[in-house]
Amino acid sequence: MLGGLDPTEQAPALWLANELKAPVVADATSGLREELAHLALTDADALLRENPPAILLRIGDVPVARFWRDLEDIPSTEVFSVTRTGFSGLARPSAVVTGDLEAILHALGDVDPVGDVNGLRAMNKRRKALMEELLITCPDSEQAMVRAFSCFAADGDCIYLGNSMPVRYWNSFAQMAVPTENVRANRGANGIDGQISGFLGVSARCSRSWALVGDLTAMYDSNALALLPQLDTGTRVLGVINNGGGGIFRALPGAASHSEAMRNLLVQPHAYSFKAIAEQWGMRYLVIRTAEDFDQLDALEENSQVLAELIPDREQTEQVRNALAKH
Ligand SMILES: Cc1ncc(C[n+]2csc(CCOP(=O)(O)OP(=O)(O)O)c2C)c(N)n1
Repeated sequence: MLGGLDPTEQAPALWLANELKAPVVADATSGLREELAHLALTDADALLRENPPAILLRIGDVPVARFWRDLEDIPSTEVFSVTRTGFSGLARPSAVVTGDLEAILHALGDVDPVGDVNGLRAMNKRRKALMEELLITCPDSEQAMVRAFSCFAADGDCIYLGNSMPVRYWNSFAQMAVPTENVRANRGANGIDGQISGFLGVSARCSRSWALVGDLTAMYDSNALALLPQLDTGTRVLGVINNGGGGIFRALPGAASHSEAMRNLLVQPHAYSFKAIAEQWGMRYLVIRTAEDFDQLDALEENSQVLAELIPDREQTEQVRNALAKH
């Protein structure tokens, strides 16, 4: 598994993965997600839970994938982490090597290929095919919108992903054809606060920056956009998936059994638009409700500041989620 990597760690991690030829789960923040597409398992949490490997090697930051958390309860999988931070990221025993990745790999010397010993990649093929089919049949779902947005964002020199579903969606559904090395993300315990500020910081020296965040996350830090006039020039596209509240809380297991009052507290449903926010801070506003609406991202003027509000179809989103959950 590859978590977030520093730029200096990307070449050694890529070398190791290509030598080992073992199945790879690469977070977007590794910057290697697309370059390792030939070895990758896509959206493979359930597959890994049912077929846990005997040995798992993690490189970089603590991975986002659900399977990493499941590892707490799978003691039969021996976990080795190589990380500059030294954090094991697990509450159960595991081996951690702390230090500079390139130096550690040098010390390892030659590496023999492992390959797809458990046939995981072969088993993952059907799921990949189903996923691709669903993205075509449900083009206005959140998942398909993330795929479409990622195709445009691939031309940028930085991508920022914010709480909460955008990070997971990106790992599972974003395009795999064009390498995107500079991807930053904040999720989970990092909170929904400060995410637009985070994006603006990441975009500081980029000529073309893209962000994708949830609607509550965007609202929580919308006044950060007041900083725009102080920043270096460059095109910035802030994509907001407006699914009318905290979509993650609609998707959690057991969500259907909550009372309506509890659901409202968790989801914070709303019908606000981001048009006025874009106008207030002098941004160009685009609204995207269908696959065709993405054409508006085709020819962005240089140095434009754009807020693109993505309004997905809830039924199609659930259709994709349910179809994938069954397999
Ligand atoms: C400061 C803070 N308050 C509350 C939370 C709990 N929390 C996690 S995800 C989330 C909802 C995020 O909603 P949204 O930004 O719309 O993204 P979506 O779930 O739709 O992807 C909340 C409130 C948090 N992470 N940080």
